[in-house]
Amino acid sequence: MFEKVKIAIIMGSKSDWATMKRAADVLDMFGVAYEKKVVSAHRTPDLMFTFAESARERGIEVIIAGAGGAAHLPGMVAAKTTLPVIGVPVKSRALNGLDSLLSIVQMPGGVPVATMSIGESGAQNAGLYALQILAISDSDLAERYAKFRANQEKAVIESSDDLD
Ligand code: RP5
Repeated sequence: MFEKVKIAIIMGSKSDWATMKRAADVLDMFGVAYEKKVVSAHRTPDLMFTFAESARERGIEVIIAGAGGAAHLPGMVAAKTTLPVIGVPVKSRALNGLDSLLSIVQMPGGVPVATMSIGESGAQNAGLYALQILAISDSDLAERYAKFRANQEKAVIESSDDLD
């Protein structure tokens, strides 16, 4: 039986995938299914609206949206759905992602986007944050997530042994 897809990873351009793949890698590591799609707020606005309006009825529970520059995708998707939207500011060529960060984080009151940090760490954390949301109602996932954090902690503590 196929696992129900509850997480969507969308991005403004194929060029964002190198960053957004870090979110997908996290979900792959946990064996959690997701869909991935290029949806641009500016280049494909109708597709963006259709995606956002249909996401809940298609069974999606969390949306991870990455974009760079004038990064309106996470905010506009959040405007058209009541699902939680996690925004990832992709590092832009011109301004190193500060433009992406400010475009995503400065939402008006009433339409929240959970904004991660710029770039790959932000994408990784978006994957982890999506898992934490799903784990609220999935005890097996919650247990596996807790183990991941414990292993991470152990690895960091042990890394002191490798210092010259
Ligand atoms: C944004 O413009 C995308 O999210 C991307 O980060 C940026 C540049 O897009 P490309 O010109 O590489 O397609 O919409």
